[in-house]
Amino acid sequence: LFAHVEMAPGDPILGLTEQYLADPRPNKVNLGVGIYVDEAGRVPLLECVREVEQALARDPRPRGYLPIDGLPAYDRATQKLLFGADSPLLAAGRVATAQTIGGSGALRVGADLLRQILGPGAKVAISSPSWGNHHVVFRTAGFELLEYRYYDPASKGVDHAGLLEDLGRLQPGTVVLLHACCHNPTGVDLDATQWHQVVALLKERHLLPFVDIAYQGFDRGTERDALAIRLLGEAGVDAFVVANSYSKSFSLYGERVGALSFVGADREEAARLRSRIKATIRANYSSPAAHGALLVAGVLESDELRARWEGELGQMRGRIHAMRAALVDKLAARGAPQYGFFTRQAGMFSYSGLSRAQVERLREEYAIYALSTGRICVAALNEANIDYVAGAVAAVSKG
Ligand code: PLP
Ligand code: TYF
Repeated sequence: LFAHVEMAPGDPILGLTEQYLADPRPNKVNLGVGIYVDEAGRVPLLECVREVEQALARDPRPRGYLPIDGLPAYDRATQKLLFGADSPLLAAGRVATAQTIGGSGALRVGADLLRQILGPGAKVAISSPSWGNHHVVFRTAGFELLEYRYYDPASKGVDHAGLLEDLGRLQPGTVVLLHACCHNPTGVDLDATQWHQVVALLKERHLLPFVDIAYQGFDRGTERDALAIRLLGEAGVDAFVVANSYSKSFSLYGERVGALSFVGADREEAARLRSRIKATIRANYSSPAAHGALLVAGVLESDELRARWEGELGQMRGRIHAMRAALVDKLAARGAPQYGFFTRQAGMFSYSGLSRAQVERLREEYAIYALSTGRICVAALNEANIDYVAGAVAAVSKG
């Protein structure tokens, strides 16, 4: 029965990591995968998380199932973090939030439910370029995929005119997938003025915003990085969706902590949406896992631990900013002054502008791994490897 089953193509990002791990060269650097590592190259275990985990270990509880939509305290804390503690949307009961299996699970459950609601003609517009899983998830859910212009290779910034033009041409009811901050893969974000314009256009054209926020706190802080969500609320957009991930912001990648929020026109609509989210989860995996949600809720529900988390998140953010600035300086010092844009990009990724051939040279000659698109993960840089990386990038940039 399985004799004719063909191999599925591997994930290009994870495939690169396998190649990196197999590389025997001692000076190798993995700028491929999107994981924050600390100065020592390790995935951090945050102190605030450790504290909750130790408290849980001291007071072990029976392991019953969570509700279908997850740990209630986790969902409540998530809503406040995304929409703001004093959000009128929350006060009006307009938001239905469910814990999901990572941000990926939120995207998938959200896409499945939207496909049911919108029917067989469902369309989604995705930024060009975007995270590869966006296409996979929405295509698999049965959406027709469209693209909107986003990245401008010439300016290494946003093609804002192209973006507005493309969004303005979409049919009403089209889902528009937006990266709230720290755009993956480019690192290029909209500024506040541009967000205001995009939100006004989404509203006017009756488009359906679907905000993916996987790096809240990695650019300017948890409040500022949620600007897109806040503006959608303030503008009176009466239907939108948010998928969020704590994988990066809590450094809890393997715990699969995320959530899906549907915003409806009123409390009654939100209740119907909540029932449909739960039905979709039930049909997928029944209910989410408890441990990661207990950790996140434990931190966010305590004023003291929450403050400590903001501090630790600030350290990760600060280290990324410092590495960006240092990389620009070191490249300029090595005769490559054209990389000043690294400090204008946000989050852990940068579209470096390196060509496929240059990326190949970095890997073959220097054991430095980047994505073939030129995306690098700035968070993988540290004091020990940054001079080596700057030297190599400067060398391959000379042709
Ligand atoms: N959205 C974006 C833009 C991402 O980059 C990622 C992870 O890399 C996710 C969603 C999914 O995150 P998670 O690992 O929580 O599924
Ligand atoms: O580096 C990135 O953009 C991510 C990393 O299930 C990743 O794709 C890989 C696999 C996965 C989630 C995130």
